[in-house]
Order: sequence, then C-alpha cells, then structure tokens
Amino acid sequence: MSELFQAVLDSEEKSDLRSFVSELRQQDKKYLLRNDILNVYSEYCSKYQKSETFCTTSDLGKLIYYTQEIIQEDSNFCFIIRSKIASQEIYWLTSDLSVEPMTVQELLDLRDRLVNKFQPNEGDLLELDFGPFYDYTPVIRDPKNIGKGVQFLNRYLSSKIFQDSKQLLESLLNFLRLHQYNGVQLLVNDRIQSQQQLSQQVKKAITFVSDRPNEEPYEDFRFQLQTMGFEPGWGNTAQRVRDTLNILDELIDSPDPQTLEAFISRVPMIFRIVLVSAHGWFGQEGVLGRPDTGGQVVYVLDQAKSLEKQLQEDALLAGLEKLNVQPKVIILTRLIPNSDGTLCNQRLEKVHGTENAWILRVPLREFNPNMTQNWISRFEFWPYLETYAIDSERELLAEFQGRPDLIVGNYTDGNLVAFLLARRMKVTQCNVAHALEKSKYLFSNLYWQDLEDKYHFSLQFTADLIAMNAANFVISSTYQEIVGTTDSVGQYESYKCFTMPELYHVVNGIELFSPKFNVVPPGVNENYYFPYSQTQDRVESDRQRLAETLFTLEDPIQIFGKLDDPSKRPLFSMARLDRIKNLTGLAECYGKSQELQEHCNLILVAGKLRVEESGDNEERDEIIRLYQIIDEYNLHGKIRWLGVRLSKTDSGEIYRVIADHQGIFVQPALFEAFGLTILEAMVSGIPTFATQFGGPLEIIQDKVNGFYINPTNLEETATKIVDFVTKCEQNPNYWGEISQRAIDRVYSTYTWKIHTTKLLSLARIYGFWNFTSKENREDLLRYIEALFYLIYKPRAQQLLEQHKYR
Ligand code: UDP
Ligand code: LCN
Repeated sequence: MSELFQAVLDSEEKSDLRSFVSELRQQDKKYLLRNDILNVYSEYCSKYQKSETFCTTSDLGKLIYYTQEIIQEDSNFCFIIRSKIASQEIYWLTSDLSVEPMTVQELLDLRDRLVNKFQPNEGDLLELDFGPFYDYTPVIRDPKNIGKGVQFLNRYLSSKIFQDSKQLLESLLNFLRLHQYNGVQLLVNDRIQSQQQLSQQVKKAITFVSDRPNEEPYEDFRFQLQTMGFEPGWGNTAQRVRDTLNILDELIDSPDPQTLEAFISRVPMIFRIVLVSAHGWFGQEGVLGRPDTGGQVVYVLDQAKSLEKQLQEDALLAGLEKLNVQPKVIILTRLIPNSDGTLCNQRLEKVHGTENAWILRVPLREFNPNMTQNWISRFEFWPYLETYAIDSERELLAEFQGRPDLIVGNYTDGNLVAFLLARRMKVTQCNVAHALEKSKYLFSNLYWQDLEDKYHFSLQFTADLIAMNAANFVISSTYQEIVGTTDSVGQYESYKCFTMPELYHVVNGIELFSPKFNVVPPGVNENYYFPYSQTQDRVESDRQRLAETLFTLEDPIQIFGKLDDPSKRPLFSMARLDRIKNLTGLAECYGKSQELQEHCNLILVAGKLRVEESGDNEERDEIIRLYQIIDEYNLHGKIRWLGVRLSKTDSGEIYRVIADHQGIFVQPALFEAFGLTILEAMVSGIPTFATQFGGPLEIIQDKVNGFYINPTNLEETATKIVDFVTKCEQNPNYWGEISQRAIDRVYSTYTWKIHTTKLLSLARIYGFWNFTSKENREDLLRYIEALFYLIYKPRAQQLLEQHKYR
C-alpha cells in the first residue's frame, strides 16, 4: 500500500482522513481533479480549524498534495496518487477506511461505470498495451533524465561496444558502408571488409594525414585515402579528416558515450529531409492567425531554413564540396485549391532565403469538392490522410530523385502521415507534437462519444498512439510536454492509461522512460524578431506606420476601438482566437481591474472582428464573447482589437513598437504547450507575463526574466501586472532590467542554431540505433498497423461518408 496512506491510517490522522472523506461525500461532483481536491481540502482545513502546518506538512496533507484524481462510487473512493513524476498508484478506499491497491484495468472499468458505459462482459472491449514492445529496449531509470534520450542511448550503445565490441563494430562498419550521395560511395569502400581491417586502416590513415599540413584540402590527398579504403565524408581538410579518424580510432579502442556521439554526429548521412505539416494553411505570407494556423507553421518554416543551412555547413565540413552536394528540405503540406488569396494552391514554392528548401503541396484526392477544394479543420482531416500519404510518397520520390533520409511529422495528422511514409519508404521517423489535444480538452477521452461530432477524438487519439509509438524518436519543446511537473500530468503522460469507453482501454499507451523522447526547444527567427534597441535594423517608416495602426488609426474594417489616451502603457497580446488562448479571459481580467485600466490600454491582435467572416466554431464563440466583455465592463476608449493578418516583418516590428512604449506582453492561455509568441515578445525586449500552465513555465524564470500568471485567477493576475507597472513607475530602470534579461534568456537558450544542431545529431544517432536494432521493431510496427487498419481506417471511412453531404 502507498506509504502515505499507511502513515495516515497508522496515526491519529486517521480520524482526519475520515472527516475529509465525509467532506468529499458532500460534493456534487463524483470525479474530482487536482484543483477540486485541493479546494475541498482547503475548505476542510478551515472548517475544522486545522493549522497551516497540519494542512501542508501532515501525512494527510502530503497524501492530498500528491492525489491527482478522486473518483467516488457509492460510498467508496478511488485515489490516483502521483507522488513521483511519470508514475501513478491507484487505491480503493472503502467507507470503513480500508485501502486496497487497484489495477489499471479496474480503474478504467470504474471510469466507464461513471459515465454509464461499462461493458460487463469480460472480453468485450479491446485493450491496448504497448508495454511488451518496450521490454527489450533500454529504458531510462531516473525520471529527471526523461527527455535526455540521446545521452542515455549513447551511454547504452557505447557500453555495448565495450562488452560486445566485435558485433557492434561489425554493425558500425556495415553502417558506414551504407552511405552514398547520388550514387557516389561515402566513407568506406570495398577495400575494408572487416572490423579488424577497419581498425588497422584507420590507424594507417591517421599516420598518413598527420604528416600533412592542417589546412591542406581533402581533394589533394583524396586518392591516397581511397587506396586505404576511405571515401569522401571524413573532412574537408587534413586536420578535420585526422580529427574524425582519431575519434573513430578512440571509439574502437575505448568506446565511451561522448566519443560515440562525436563520431556519429560527423557521419554525412542526412541530405534530404521531409517536414510534414499537413492540415493547415501552410504558406509564407497571409496565413498566420487563422484558427488552425499559428506556431506550427512558424516553427516548421524556420526549422526548414535552419536545417538547410546546417546541412550545407555539415556537408562542407565533411569534405563533400566536389560532389556538388545540395541538401534539400521539403515541407510537405496539402494543396488547397480555394486558397483565399494565399499561395496555398501552388504546388511548389521556394522557401525565401534558402537555396534548396521547398514547400511541396499535394492535393487531397477529389471527393466531395465542397470539402477537398477548401480548407478543412484539423478536427475533420482524418479520412484523407492515407491516400494523401500514398500520393505524397510518389511526389517526394520524384522531387528528391530518391528517398529522403529523415521524415519529421508535425501535429497528429502530420505525424500519422510521417508514420505511413516512413513505413513505406523505410526511413527514420521523428515526431513533433506541438500540442496534443488530449490534455487540452478536459475529459476529452471519457466523453469522447459526446464530442465526436465536433472533434472526432477517437481518430485523433488513435492516430496519436500510432504515431508516437512508431516514431524512432520524438522531440518535445519542453520536459513537461512529456511528463508534466510534480503537480501536473504531462501531455504524453496523459496517453499512458486512459479509457475510450466502448471503443478501447489503453493500459499502457506509451513508455515515458523510453530514450526516444528528447527535449529540443525551438528558436525564434532572428531576422524578424530582435530587440527594439537594435535601431539600425529597423525601418523608421514601418515603425511609424505600425505605431499608428496600434494606437490611433481608424479603420473599422480591421480595427475595433479608439483609445481615449493612446499614451498609456500598452498591455499587449497576440494570439489566434481560440478558447484555450483565453484572450477573452485577459479582457475580463482587465475589465474587472480599475487600477489596470488607469495605468494601461489593452491592445489585442487577434483573429477576425466579425462572426460572419469566420468559419470556425471556437473563433466565432470567442468573437461574440469579446464584444460582450467590452460592453459589460464598458471598455470603450481603453481597448483596441486588431483583426489584421500581419506580414512577418510587421509582426516583428509590432512587438518592438510595443517595447518602444515600455509595454507589457501578456500570454493568458488556459494551457500553452510551448508558446512562440512568448519568445518573440521576450527577444523584442518586452517584459512578459505568461500562463503558468504549460511550456512558459520552462521558458520564463519567474520574476527574473518574466512573470508567471494564473489566468484562472483574474484578480491575482491583475494585481501582479499592476505591481509591476507601479514598480516601473517608481524605478525608471526596472522595466529595462527585465527587458534585457528577457532578451538574454532567448539568445542563451532558444535559438534555431541550437535546435537544428541537436536535431541533426539525434537523427544520426537514432539512424544508427535503428540500423543496429531494426529487427526488434517489426513486431511493434505490425501491432501498430493492426491498430491503423482495424480501428483508425473504419472510423475514418465513416467520417468520410459524413463528408459526402457537406
Ligand atoms: N501569429 C500571428 N498573427 C496572429 C496570431 C499569431 O502572426 O494573429 C503568430 C505569432 O507571431 C506566432 C505564432 O503565430 O509566431 C503563434 O505561435 P504560438 O506558439 O504562440 O501559438 P499557437 O498559435 O501555435 O498555438
Ligand atoms: C502549437 C502550440 O500550441 C504552441 O504552444 C507551440 O508554441 C506551437 O505549436 C509551436 O510548437
């Protein structure tokens, strides 16, 4: 039994537990989440006049602190206790205070009973368990190392080389033999036939290059190396070749994790990358701010540019200049024939500022043209993905003149397409979630049937399970995206065990301790987003035009509101108008605080101004709500709402203009997976107040380079901002100090250079790992395929039938 439960039951606190349980019985809710539990406990503490110390430090207090959920059935309770990150224990507490452990299956049955969907006949429901497939792969032990998969894998692989050097080095040799560029053999040729020969020849080659001047170009001694068994790819100069060979020599003689990583990171094996971002309006202009089109597009576009640059640098350093290597990055997205003035109906578009990065748009197969000719919400996109992947494979093979070396999926749909493509083409698959919807919508799995018409979560969650398990590696923007924090469950963690009543039970949906998980945060595009003080890079006419747009321009088509006093400090936010972004919450917080209104104007860049212009349910609801709040709190004269679609250049300059006015950026989302606007605001030098729920908790260090807010507590949020403003008014340097620290934070931790170097290093290591262990994955992939064909496909087909009549 849980030590905490035991401690409570064995002490005087047993009677406190009894009284607390009786409080629980009074609740209307039968399913309490952590916040509800803490509220009941705090009420209990005040009702029974418990001391502060008792409430927090008693065993009962600790038990409550770690309890994530309590479910009541009759007069009994199920407690889900998460005293450690990424692990949960389940207990059944009966009315006479006896405690029994519960199995995951019992918990899922209980949840089903709660919503009257219990299947009484054993065996009626499919049970999904991915656990056994991870039994033979190494797993991380300490939860704090979750997300550092590659470090772990390097340690594991190098120790295997150490223990079983013959087999792994043989494997390494075969791996090195594999690499070619446009039919030209790289690294080693047929002269090296065994690992002993490899070892001998490496030493010989080191002696040979050591006698040459450091800077001598590789081409000058290429043929001598060739006769020793070495082809291009070791370096561009004698020094670089020597270094690479030395690293390999060390790896063969005394393998250690750093040497393995250093060596594999130099292997020229990635030249062609596909980034799949299937659903949205993917373009370079005029697409951001639409309901499904936000950070993912920004992320993928910037990542493509940065990857291409890094691949070029790597190819040069590897000595491949004469092979005329042209790394290519393709962003694969859907072609939208009715493209609303964007280029989304164009098959191929070059990514600005690159030599060989492209947006390749593949249309959906013609079905009901009302659907396939237009934008389709991400919640409705599922039926088209399989044929889309098949068509895309053909187009990609033609564009690359061969197979890609890495496929990166984005969001559930892109990850599913990445899985289908990677499976067909036998390529390394990487997943990026951006935001997993399951944790965004409360109880979305338990009540999936009620939500199905609108959201089709049965397809989305099945696709998530498929893609995250199939991926060779997953990159997440934060640690908590994987396993949350001490008091909140991670996004991936929420797939560990859950019920989809009457569809399936997931008893082990993902191995969170798998080394496949790696935290690699994105950066910010420094050409567009840079500090306001970098005046030499700013265009004065843009500054003036955007200042006017923000504060004074009268343009009722795109701008709502006229400010009584445009010189007040701007409280600024920019986001898509969806419910979770909670701009309406920010407006309400501002509306309720007279003090905030006295000090600041509220300026929002958000979606559209008119319901009739929106095709999205949530956006429409938010528009209506925002107008209601403005009227209810009479915010006329204090608020500006810009329903504009900004170009990249303008969106960068807008932040800087806000910073010129010593403004504040607020990100009030109810949950934010990462939050690129936070990076953009911070690098521009705006002190930023961001939600404490999600990624911002890792981006910002509270009160050092920004501030956390709890967007559900409007009064506290307003007070925090007012306190900051007051402090700035008292101390003229304060705003500048926070501003500078925000800038420093981004440059030290969130750049695309850091991101792509890490990503490419991961791709190489996982490529090697995949090569050495591939036979172990086939059973997992077969299981996943069964899930795809037996669950996903029939449901997608049903949805397609519904689309016939749209
Ligand atoms: N954005 C924009 N115009 C808008 C709303 C958002 O240009 O009206 C951009 C914003 O600058 C940022 C991205 O869209 O680059 C939003 O990314 P974030 O990660 O903050 O949120 P998401 O929309 O992906 O949930
Ligand atoms: C999706 C989100 O919801 C944001 O939190 C991220 O910043 C964005 O994607 C980019 O990853």
